Amino acid sequence: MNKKLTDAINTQINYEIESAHVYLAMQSYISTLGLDGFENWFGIQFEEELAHARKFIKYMNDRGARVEIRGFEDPRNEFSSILEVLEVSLAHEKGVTDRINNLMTIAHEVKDYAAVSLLQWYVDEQVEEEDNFSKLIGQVKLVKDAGLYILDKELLTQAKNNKNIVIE
Ligand code: OFO
Repeated sequence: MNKKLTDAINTQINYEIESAHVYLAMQSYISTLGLDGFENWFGIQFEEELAHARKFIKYMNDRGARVEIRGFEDPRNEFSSILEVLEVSLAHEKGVTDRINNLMTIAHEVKDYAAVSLLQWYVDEQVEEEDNFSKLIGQVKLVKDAGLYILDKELLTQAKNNKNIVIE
């Protein structure tokens, strides 16, 4: 594989793991609010980020490219509300989208069409991730405190129906 693309994917693998830690820290903060549905939902985000890293790692291994695991900065642990957590998450996902788009640009530059195919999955995933956070932000603003309880229970019910339970 092209070195520039290999380096860029390695950076993204580590950023996906860093993203998992960002959501794990958020989940831990949310556990202090007594919002089980949101707590569970952020646990799902943690698992999804690790799955994103694993998908890139498998691809690199399949292509015979060397994966490098690195360190990263401490995630933010303190927030003022669930709304702030969601707003920070959306900003984070927009940053991820920029990074994925940049990877796609490099893959086209070096004419690595297998990487283009892989990266298309991430492009589509980012549309979904940004949409999820945008919708939750809108819903939290709408329902305010009384409705937050109902929304929280609904998230947990959805997760149970999809068998996406992380906390019990
Ligand atoms: Fe891996 O997409 Fe969220 O950060």
